[in-house]
Parts: sequence; structure tokens; C-alpha cells
Amino acid sequence: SQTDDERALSDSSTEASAVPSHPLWPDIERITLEQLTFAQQGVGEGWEIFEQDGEMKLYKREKEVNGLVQDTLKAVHVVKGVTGFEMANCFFQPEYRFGWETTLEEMKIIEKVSDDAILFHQIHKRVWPASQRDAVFWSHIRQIPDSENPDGEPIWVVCNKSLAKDHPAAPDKKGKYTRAFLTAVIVCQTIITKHPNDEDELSRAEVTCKISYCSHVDPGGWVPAAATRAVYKREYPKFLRKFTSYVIDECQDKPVRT
Ligand code: 6CM
Repeated sequence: SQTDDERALSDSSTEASAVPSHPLWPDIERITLEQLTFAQQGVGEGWEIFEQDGEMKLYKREKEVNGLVQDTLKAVHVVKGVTGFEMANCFFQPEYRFGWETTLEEMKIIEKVSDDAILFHQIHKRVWPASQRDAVFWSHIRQIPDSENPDGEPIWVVCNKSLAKDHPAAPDKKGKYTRAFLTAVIVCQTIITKHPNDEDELSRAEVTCKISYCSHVDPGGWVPAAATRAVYKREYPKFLRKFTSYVIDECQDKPVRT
């Protein structure tokens, strides 16, 4: 059964949705499209693979600024039995987040910009020996036609990006939490293996989802480079495994939604 948010989302994706007048909207729009392009680029020079498990591959591009880790992560994966919409929707909708985000302690919606854009405040679990982190970011989901195959399956993208300025509903509680800054994007596309003449309903055996995920987390404050990298090396593969298996379980007994 669809929640109200999901119904609103699928309605808005079939119509030209009104452009929200929110002051953040131009940034949301521009950064989401930039991040989509970034996620679609290949992993050539500068990228180093650090984990592979079947179809799941994780790469990093290392960077340090004044001894602080500013690495970018890129992951690609192919997941059987779920669609691009289902993956992106589980990443975006707040009600699913605690089911897959293992580093989360608290999550608050601080503003609903539109049906497809939400501002979040999240408090993450403390990672020893660092202090506890929080983050304030917008999250936006949208469907984009595949320019290389306009009649094919659309691309679903979710982009999360920290606010550049403090939000009155979630001021930076320096001393209690260290504010982290993130940019994350997930790009999902369904591959359908069903024969076009087959009139039966689409089954889970006939769908596969191609995923590309990129993330840049500036942990804020000071953390030794080796400690940050050890956390990322452990947490990103854990996130991808947990997230994909969560979406598979969540969708298993439900009709396929594209
Ligand atoms: O993209 C992911 N999750 C999204 C929804 O939660 C969102 C991510 C936010 C992550 C913010 C992380 C802040 C805390 C980072 C702590 C780093 C501390 C280093 C300490 C070293 C000792 O976009 C999945 C994110 C998966 C992250 C591994």
C-alpha cells in the first residue's frame, strides 16, 4: 500500500510539477543535476578501487586539506529483483531510513520544501574516538529521462547536500556535536529483461537495478586522517550491503513499481 508521500510523489512525477518558490530551490535544482552528471562519469584516472564483492565495486579518490580527509567515494552496484524507483524511493523517504542507515541516532524533518524535497537534521552515532556528528541537509528525488535512450526506463536520482548556512530549526550545537558536511547522490535505473510481446505483469525476476552512488563527507572538526579512512573503509561497504538488502526485503512481497 502506498503512503500519502509516495502517492504524492508518483502523481507529481507524471505531471510537470510546479517549481517551488523556496529560496533553496535554485541550489537544489543545480546541484542535483551536477551530481547526476558526476555519478554518471566513469572511474578513470584518480580513482582507486578498495572493495569489490560480486557486482558491488567501491572506489575512492583521496584528498587531504590541512591534514583533514576530503576523500570522495564512488560505488557501483547491480541489484536483482528491484527497480530504480524502489531503490531511490527507499533512499529518499524518511520512513525507511532507520531500516538501513546504521549510523543514525536521531532524524528530524525540519522543513518540507515540496513533495520531492525535504530538509533533515540527523544526529549520527558516536564513532570512537571522535566526537558525535550531526548534519543538516536537503534531500531531493527526481525522475529524469535517459538522454541516451529516451524511450527506455527513466533515471531516478536522489541528491543529499548539507546546507551552507545554519538553519534556525537546527542550530549548530558546538560542544555537543561536531557538524559534518555531506554531498551524496544515488542514481538508479531499472533494466527490464521481459520480452516486449509478453503481456503478463512485470515480475521481480524480470527487473534489475543499476546503481551508482557518490559521496563526500567532510567530518568537520579534527580527526586523524587514518581514523577517518578506517571508518569510511568499514562503513561504506556496510551501508551498500545493508541498504540493498533492505530494499530487496522491503519490496519482496509487493507488486513491482517502476
Ligand atoms: O548517504 C548515506 N546516508 C544518507 C542518509 O543518512 C546521507 C548521509 C549522511 C551521512 C552523514 C555522516 C555524518 C557522520 C560522519 C562521521 C564520520 C566521523 C569520522 C570519525 C572518524 C573516527 O546522505 C549513507 C552514508 C554512509 C556513510 C558511511
